[in-house]
Amino acid sequence: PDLEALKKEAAVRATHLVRSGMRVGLGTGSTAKYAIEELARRIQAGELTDITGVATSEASDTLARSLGLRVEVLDPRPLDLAIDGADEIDPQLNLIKGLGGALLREKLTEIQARQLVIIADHTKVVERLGQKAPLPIEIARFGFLSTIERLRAQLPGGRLRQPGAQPYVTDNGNYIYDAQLPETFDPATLERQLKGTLGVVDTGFFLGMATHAFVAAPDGVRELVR
Ligand code: DER
Repeated sequence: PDLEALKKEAAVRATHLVRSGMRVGLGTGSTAKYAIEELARRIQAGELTDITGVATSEASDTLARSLGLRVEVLDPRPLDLAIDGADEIDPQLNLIKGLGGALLREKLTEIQARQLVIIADHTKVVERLGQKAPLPIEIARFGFLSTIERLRAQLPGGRLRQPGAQPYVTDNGNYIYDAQLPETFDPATLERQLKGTLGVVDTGFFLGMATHAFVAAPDGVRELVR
């Protein structure tokens, strides 16, 4: 099966963890899109009732509402379950996320989820974070050139680049820059250093947050539990 079929299969498996009455975090990206569509299908089929969604991006908010889902803004109440994609998944279910530019609202939402269920195809699985993806970093727009200089001083080799011809502007009006990670580093230490850098809003490290992952590979969907 092709990659899209595998992503959809993982999304369908994750959506079957949703029970009626749940408050569900709705992820962002091409894999999470399949989960939002499957959730809407289950509601329309009468398999689920009384579902409230909390979207992690304007794009997911628009998609969910267009499919008839009830979507509310994030408030301090916990979420029963959040379903989202990832750019990298390590053996401890630590993640790199954010290549879709939604990392801040995703982290703000998913930190409140009792269960964070990651859905991905097998190309996202790594032995060590940084092997396949850069680390997206959301930085404040004001004074961003200064912030970039501060970040370059933090990062070995100072490898920081904007994703495209110009910086990506997030739903929050901030910029996203991608950091090439060094060969070896400690994610928790690097996360603390980056978060402590003036002008950095947040990073794509999602450490110790995911509880579950459905990884679709050509030979089937693997379920990983932290
Ligand atoms: O930007 C994000 O955090 C997305 O969830 C990303 O990590 C995964 O997007 P994809 O499912 O389209 O690969």
